[in-house]
Amino acid sequence: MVNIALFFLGEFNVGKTTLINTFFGDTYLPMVLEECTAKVTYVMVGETMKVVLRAQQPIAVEVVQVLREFLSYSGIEADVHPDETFNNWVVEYKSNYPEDMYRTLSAIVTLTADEEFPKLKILREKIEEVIAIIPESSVEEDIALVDSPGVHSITETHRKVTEDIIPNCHLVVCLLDSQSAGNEHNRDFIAKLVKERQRKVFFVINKSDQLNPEEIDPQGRRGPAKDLLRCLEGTVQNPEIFFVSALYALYASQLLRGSITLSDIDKNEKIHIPYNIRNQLEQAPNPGEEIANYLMNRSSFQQFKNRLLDYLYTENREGAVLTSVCRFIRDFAYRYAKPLEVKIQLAQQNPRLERIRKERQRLYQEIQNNSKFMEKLIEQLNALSEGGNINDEKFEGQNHLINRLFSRQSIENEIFKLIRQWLCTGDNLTKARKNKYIPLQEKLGEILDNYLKSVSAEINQSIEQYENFVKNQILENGYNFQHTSLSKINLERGAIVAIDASLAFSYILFFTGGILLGGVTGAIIGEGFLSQFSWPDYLGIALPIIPHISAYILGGIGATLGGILGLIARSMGGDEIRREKLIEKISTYIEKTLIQGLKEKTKTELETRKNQLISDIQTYFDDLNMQLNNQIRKLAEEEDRLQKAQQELIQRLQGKVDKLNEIANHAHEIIETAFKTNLTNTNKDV
Ligand SMILES: Nc1nc2c(ncn2[C@@H]2O[C@H](COP(=O)(O)OP(=O)(O)O)[C@@H](O)[C@H]2O)c(=O)[nH]1
Ligand SMILES: [Mg+2]
Repeated sequence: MVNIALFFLGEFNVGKTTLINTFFGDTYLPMVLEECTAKVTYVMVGETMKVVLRAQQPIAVEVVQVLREFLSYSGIEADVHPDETFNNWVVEYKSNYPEDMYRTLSAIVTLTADEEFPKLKILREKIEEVIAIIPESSVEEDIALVDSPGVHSITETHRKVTEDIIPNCHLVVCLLDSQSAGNEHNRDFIAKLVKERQRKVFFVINKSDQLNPEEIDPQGRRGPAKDLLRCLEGTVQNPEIFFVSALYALYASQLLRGSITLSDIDKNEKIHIPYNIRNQLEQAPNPGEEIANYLMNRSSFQQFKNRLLDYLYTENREGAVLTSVCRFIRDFAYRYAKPLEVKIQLAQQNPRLERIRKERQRLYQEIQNNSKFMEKLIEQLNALSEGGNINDEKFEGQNHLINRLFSRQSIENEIFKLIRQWLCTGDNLTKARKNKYIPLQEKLGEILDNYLKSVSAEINQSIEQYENFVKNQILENGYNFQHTSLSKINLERGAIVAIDASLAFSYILFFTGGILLGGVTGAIIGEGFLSQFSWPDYLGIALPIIPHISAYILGGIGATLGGILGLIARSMGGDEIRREKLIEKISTYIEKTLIQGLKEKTKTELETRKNQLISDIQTYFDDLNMQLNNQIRKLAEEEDRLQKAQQELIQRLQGKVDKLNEIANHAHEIIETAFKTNLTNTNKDV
């Protein structure tokens, strides 16, 4: 397992790839003069030689087929197969020839490959990074070397480098060209690395073979190191500087293992071995080995490598193990926290809860609407009974209607006129009188019945009009108001009282009046004219002398006559008087029963009916609202239950997430501190 990562930083052509090859002892990775490694390449040790091509998305089989063809055309024996995601394809070589990997990668990662192998273009574009696995024991198994394109070369790679790779690297090896060490273009980048990221940086001035021996001074008192120190001033304290010739070291390894021969070295323009030394080495029993040793010595690669391993395994050992464990824990914790956070989010936006809340609001609104509608109805009903226009429909109003139906005018027209007519017709009156007025009672009953029937009809019609108006309103608004109409109003008269028009008293009155009048008249005449008249003389009988006798006699005669005349006078005007008397009696009776009795009764009845309807409507709406209230209560209970469950779930999940995040953060802190501690220790040592 890889615990330690080394990141090789530097502009293109400084020799990063060459240096990495040197670690593995042969030319596994392509080195070219042009800007080269377009993909980030991880190089590490493994049992067999493999190249893993990694993409963000699955790579289609047809696309990879081109690579298979390329390999077989180039005579490279390798098996190409995907992992389960098809994002990663593994090229597994049958043999461990560095040349095979070199050629494969040349076709895939170098920029010139576009022209040389145009068919591989699609595959090249899909590949994000490359892992080269090399079966060499020269590098420890837990180290990965990360080769990058020049930091300035590709913006996207730059982001990837800063965000993904650097945080996971234990050491950054910054390469500089011996010819331009003083103008380090990556100065700001390095400053960031050191200050913000707390990363340890080794500075390697490569191509030292191109320098004069006196220029090679890692202490920086002269030569390129001096320039570099000046350049890094204020950025890195006590930087560790190495002079290396990656090229010499690589050739030395290759020569030692026989990948190249002495003549290859001799032909190579980049290698300069002083003539006398070359001659001297030639004399040795094994010149190849001697020359290899010489080149390796000159390259100073071993010193660099030793210091590097020393740093990684002594100074950084614990840190490396600790950080790799912590990194594992951190990533693990974050990974497990993520789905829980998603769950929390889902729990927070429970659609069912939302639905219930909306439904509850809707029902509440419905109750409000019902109450408002009911109030409006009752208002209308009251207005209707008072009379007026509603929605272009005219309503007379009940009080008005009753007053009209029971007005003097209609009673006169509907009752008195008819009874008078009847009394004046033929011998109705006489017959009535002779039969104790029973026919008159019957007639009056009939007239009253007719009158009350028509009054009832009109009242009922009016009631129906406004009750229907209200009920229709209710139905039209979608309410299922089942209302059985109240029974019709049927006004009824009571039994007609016996009507009796006895004229006895008026006879007595006329009779006594006549007596009085006749008596007084006779007395006045007797006293005035006949005071000297002698009744005994006149009658021829002896009579005692009585004063005022004439007045007595005439008064008596007058009274008798007056009485008789009175009776005659009374009996002559009888019918007319009787009729008037009857009418008077009937009108008192009707006044009492109809006007006051029935009218008031009808009014009360209509009022009761109205109140009954209002109460029915209220009961209906109260019931309706009560049902709705029950629904609301049930929903509220459900909402409460759901909310509690939701809160509980969220709390439970949040607790877990918090713990996981705490673990992750703690692990992260340890990683960061480990790096810092290492750096501080290292700096102290230097
Ligand atoms: N003279 C000399 N040339 C070198 C040395 N290291 C690398 N080169 C050459 O520099 C060129 C670029 O090397 P490469 O490793 O591809 O650089 P990269 O772009 O940083 O990966 C190649 O031609 C190498 O042969 C060295 O130590 N001395
Ligand atoms: Mg390179």
